[in-house]
Amino acid sequence: MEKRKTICPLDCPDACGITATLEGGKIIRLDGDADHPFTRGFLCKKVRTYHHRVQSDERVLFPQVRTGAKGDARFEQVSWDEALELLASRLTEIKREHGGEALLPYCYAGNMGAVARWAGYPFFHRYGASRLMQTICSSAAKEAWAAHCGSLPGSPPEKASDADLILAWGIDIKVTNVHFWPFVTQARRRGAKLVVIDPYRNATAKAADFHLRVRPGGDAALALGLLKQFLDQDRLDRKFIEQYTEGFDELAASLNQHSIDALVEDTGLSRKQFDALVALIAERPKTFIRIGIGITRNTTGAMSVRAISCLAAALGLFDGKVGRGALLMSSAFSGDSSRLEFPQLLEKPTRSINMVQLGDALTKLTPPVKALFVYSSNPLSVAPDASQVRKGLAREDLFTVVHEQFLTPTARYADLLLPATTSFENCDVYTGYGQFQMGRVEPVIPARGEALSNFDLFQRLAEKMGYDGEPFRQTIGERLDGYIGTLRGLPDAIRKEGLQPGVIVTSVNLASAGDYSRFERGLFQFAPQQVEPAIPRVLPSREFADAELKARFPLRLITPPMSGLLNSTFGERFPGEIGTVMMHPQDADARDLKAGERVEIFNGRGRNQRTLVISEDTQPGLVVVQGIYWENDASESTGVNDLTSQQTTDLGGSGTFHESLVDVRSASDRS
Ligand SMILES: Nc1nc2c(c(=O)[nH]1)N[C@H]1C(S)=C(S)[C@@H](COP(=O)(O)OP(=O)(O)OC[C@H]3O[C@@H](n4cnc5c(=O)[nH]c(N)nc54)[C@H](O)[C@@H]3O)O[C@H]1N2
Ligand SMILES: Nc1nc2c(c(=O)[nH]1)N[C@H]1C(S)=C(S)[C@@H](COP(=O)(O)OP(=O)(O)OC[C@H]3O[C@@H](n4cnc5c(=O)[nH]c(N)nc54)[C@H](O)[C@@H]3O)O[C@H]1N2
Ligand SMILES: [Mo]
Repeated sequence: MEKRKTICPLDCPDACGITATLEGGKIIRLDGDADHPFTRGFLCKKVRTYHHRVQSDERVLFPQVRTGAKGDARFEQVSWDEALELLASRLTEIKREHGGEALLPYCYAGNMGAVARWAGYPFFHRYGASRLMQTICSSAAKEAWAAHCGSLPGSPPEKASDADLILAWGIDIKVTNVHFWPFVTQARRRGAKLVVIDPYRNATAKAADFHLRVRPGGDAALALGLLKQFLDQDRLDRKFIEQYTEGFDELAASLNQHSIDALVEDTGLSRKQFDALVALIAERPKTFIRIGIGITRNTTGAMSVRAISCLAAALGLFDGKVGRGALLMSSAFSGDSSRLEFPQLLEKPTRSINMVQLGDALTKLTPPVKALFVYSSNPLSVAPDASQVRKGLAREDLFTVVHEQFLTPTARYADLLLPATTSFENCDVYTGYGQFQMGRVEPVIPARGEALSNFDLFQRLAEKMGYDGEPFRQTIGERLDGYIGTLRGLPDAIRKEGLQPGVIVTSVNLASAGDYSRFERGLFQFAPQQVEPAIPRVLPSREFADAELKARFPLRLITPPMSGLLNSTFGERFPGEIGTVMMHPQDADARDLKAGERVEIFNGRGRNQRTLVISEDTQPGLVVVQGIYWENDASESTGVNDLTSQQTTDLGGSGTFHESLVDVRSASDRS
């Protein structure tokens, strides 16, 4: 038996260290790396069995070309040489006839490795392809935070273990950030309270001291209401505000125009609940706010993050003192992305396409997209308004290349399907977005079948296209070293000596005070001029506030993650399963629906069938669908994203996955 270290590649704040046990060249067991300060020896249940996915017989293991109709998933095996020949000749022809912008890359963070994630960029830039705005997840959160906090990293999660009060604000810690939970437990053993602010009673809320069932999108009103209350009571951290912030008077003047009652009304909470939260924060200055990205997935989501950041600053939570802090994303170890993306290869700026609006890009855009190159993503399942994506993928004149590990719903539409390695077969470097560790990995096992890493695929394709130039001659080691050398947050010794595989590097210094130099001009901005509106205030929602649409589709839908899936990754583990939808008893009664029956959620965009769960864990008028299951049979079970819209967030152009109006009926009376 042999043990090898690696890092979990999945898109999750935890970025765990993994110890793999091998026998006879096969991985037989995965454990959390006991030496990793954040993983601390345990893995989530998905990843504990990840080796079964890596070594599964269902892996796509050789290149194949489509032989059936689009979406039918009928393919014929070809050699890599034939596949690359076909790919290069089609791309050359498309560029000649329609120009480089006719090619749209579609990639995201299916593998968070720095090299894997951006591996296609040098190629796409050299080709002159359209540029993909990678907005689907966190761009609203990042822009909102940056507007007020500049480049300040989030507070280290370890600080939460010394807090007296932890607010889990729009984050389901027990599902999406499980390694944060031990800090919560440690703090609660000392008497700390955990408050969950979430429209429904998620797994974390069930384990919390208090759950505040906020109205979806009611977070800015709550944060500003709290801020105003503490301002009126003169309980804000005046010293911090004076020394390290600017614009507070403008915010205060604006808050004076609102009554607390009106703000509380907007949160969906009772005055009693609000007052209880005020009392908790007032009594417990060691407050740590863990802000989720979940709060940003609606049309006022960036404002929610903005308002919470202002609350945190006004309470002085960025002062670096014990037990105090606010963490949205850690943003440790930022590096020079040009060492991965090589933007200088782009001869002239090409058009930018928001990945959230893939449906429109494939069906409405002129000049049209003629080739779609998908890697590390499963857009048919994860992009909103899926019926439009599906319609686009079905276009006979669209050449679709999918580089994948599994036969995902998107891969079924490929004209050319190419086998991808998993992270266990690759070299790469991983930084976590919910903690302050990073590390470099080497392959745990050799590449399976004929699978190629993202890096090797694009190097070979570039060679076939006759592309010359530095990035196309690099080895993976050179690409990695070029990037690692630029990482901010890396200790000098490691920068000099190089980062050894299997070594976990930590950038966090818990004893240090807040690094205020990272604020714009060294000051937290309460009223940043570069965003509109500069002064945070409550904004109206779009779809949720659309009276005409609400008359037709009266229920609000949010679509948070489910513990067994990572976005749509692991979809192959649930063949034929449709998942559940949770509805309040009042809404079920009004529709005469019974627990356990198959229902259809529908709106003007599409439909999704699920098994009905009736529960007071949600609020009246709110339905909750967890998990992006794969659509498995086109007639009955389309995906949850058939219901969501291409509408984007108030800042950052992110997806609004938690803001759709729908109705629900029994699947048997579908008309
Ligand atoms: N098991 C598992 N883990 C995951 C993922 C997964 O799919 N499965 N996905 C990964 C990825 S890519 C990401 S980005 C992260 C995301 O993880 P989070 O940051 O936790 O974000 P979400 O899971 O989208 O939503 C978190 C919570 O926000 C709530 N919410 C929705 N709307 C609102 C609102 O208006 N206000 C408030 N206060 N709360 C709201 C939802 O009900 C949900 O409980 O998780 C990662 N981890
Ligand atoms: N309704 C709804 N939709 C959502 C969300 C939601 O909360 N609700 N969340 C959104 C969020 S936060 C995100 S981040 C997106 C995520 O959307 P995606 O980035 O598309 O994530 P996954 O669904 O995990 O799909 C990743 C795919 O990449 C493949 N893959 C993994 N590693 C590699 C590799 O090294 N090379 C190649 N070529 N392929 C690889 C996997 O097999 C998998 O099929 O989904 C979004 N969609
Ligand atoms: Mo995400």
